[in-house]
Amino acid sequence: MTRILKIETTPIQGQKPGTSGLRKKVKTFKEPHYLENFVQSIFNAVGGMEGATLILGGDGRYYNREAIQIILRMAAANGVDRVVVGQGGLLSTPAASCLIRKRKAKGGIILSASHNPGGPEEDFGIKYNSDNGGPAPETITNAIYAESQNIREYRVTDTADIELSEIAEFTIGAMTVEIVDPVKDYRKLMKTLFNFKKIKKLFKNGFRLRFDAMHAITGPYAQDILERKLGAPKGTVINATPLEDFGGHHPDPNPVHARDLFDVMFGPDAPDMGAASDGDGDRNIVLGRGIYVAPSDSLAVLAANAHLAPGYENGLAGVARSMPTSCAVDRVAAEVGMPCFETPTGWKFFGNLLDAGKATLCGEESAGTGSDHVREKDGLWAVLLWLNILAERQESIQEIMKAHWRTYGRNFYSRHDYEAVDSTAAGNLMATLEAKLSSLPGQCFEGETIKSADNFAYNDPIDGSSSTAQGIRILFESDARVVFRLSGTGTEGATLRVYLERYVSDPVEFDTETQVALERIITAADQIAGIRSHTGRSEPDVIS
Ligand code: VG1
Ligand code: CO
Repeated sequence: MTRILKIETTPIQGQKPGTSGLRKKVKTFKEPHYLENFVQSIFNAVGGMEGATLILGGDGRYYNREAIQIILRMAAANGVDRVVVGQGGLLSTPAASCLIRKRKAKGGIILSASHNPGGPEEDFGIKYNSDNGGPAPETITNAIYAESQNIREYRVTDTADIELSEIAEFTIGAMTVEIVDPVKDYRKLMKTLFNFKKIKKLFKNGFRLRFDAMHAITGPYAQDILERKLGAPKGTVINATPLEDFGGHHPDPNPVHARDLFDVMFGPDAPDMGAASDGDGDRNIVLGRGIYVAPSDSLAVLAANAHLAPGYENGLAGVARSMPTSCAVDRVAAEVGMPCFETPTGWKFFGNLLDAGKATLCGEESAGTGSDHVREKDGLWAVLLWLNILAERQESIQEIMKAHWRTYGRNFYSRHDYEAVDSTAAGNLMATLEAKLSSLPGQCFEGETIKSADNFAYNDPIDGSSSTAQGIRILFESDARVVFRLSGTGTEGATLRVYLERYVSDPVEFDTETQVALERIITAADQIAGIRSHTGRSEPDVIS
């Protein structure tokens, strides 16, 4: 007989979801009641789970399995009817989104701290997605936080752990636990969007891809789809086994953490294409032989060419990008005559536009692109769309990029991250900058005159909600731009992100190295915000 235990608890400070869920050190999540308080707060915030279907899975990082067992017991005690769990407790973020939609679930819980490192000393995370498959909007994340500040009790059954390793069905009290193949439904969806035959032929004709799964969740998905279904040679997917600590690395596909891939792609005998994804499989980077495709450029190229893939052959309704993402995609939208929306950072802000059919493709500078096929960014999807485009155009990635810049001009773009900065110092930098925003227009730095300066606020055109203080943006008369934001995903001190952009239309400049092309803007950014003096740093930790 299953017993439901009502455990008394008290609110725990700091359970406020950030840009993408709640992320803390594993040690924090393991503290008594920590995970339970937050999960019960989710259930309370969404009006209870009685009779609901819930999707559950994670990126396989340390503490994934334990957390799943706890959440299963809590789900049963909260009246959930059915939980669909990825085999081994694994589900990539886009696959979880796909399942929520397919199963018409009330929502999903995704266990991941995405690109943050994993292991006993590192990070864990938990995120709730709504019935549209997308990250819960701010109304819900705010309600979860409010619940966490008032919680007095959570519910859990007294049952044993469930076996997660086999595809099977179990029960906990009245609740069914269904263990499913984490890849199957996702693969089916990809088949409806892309021309698998053409991509297969591409590989058959000798096209060489190197996909670095970074010992994270995408490994099983990429091996299944790229190697087994599309015929890419065995070994195309490297670091394919998900590991609890990602092999000791950050599963963040950027030039620092995916260094090996960059070395191969810029080295002798490089393959035709390089790609990598992150911890939970929603990010992607793409490289060609001797060229890195900046994620903002990737979004623009995909927007300009998506119609070459069957899933998008009727064109796009519109596109959307986060505010700090470069304006390259805006130029494509203007040319095609489709709307281009600018949202705050974080995928949750795209959900309404996608649901309303206003945008088909969305993207962020942080290596995230996706479409209305799910409600998350999707790393492998982006790689497949690139492959479909390459199969149709029969040109190299270099050639495609150069042709794109010739048509639209080039938005040189880079993000400088200053990590684990003292939180007070970072706060002071932002406050000082904010205080002088109104005096900045007209001032000149490094030959660049400031046209406007503000802290970005967003009014959602669909539900009318508003979100303020989403990043300070400085626009120059030349259309160059600097944006300053503090990260909402870090777990140590503050991370200052400085986003730099400069538009160039003269083809003579297209081959300039990005940091060189942005030199004046980089210097101007420091003069305007006093990055060095506030943070005490002379160099960013990560340049992407
Ligand atoms: C970062 C990125 C943002 C992304 C978020 C979640 O947020 O900048 O674009 O949506 O991570 O991505 P922040 O607040 O640290 O800048 V993922 O792949 O880590 O879920
Ligand atoms: Co991610």
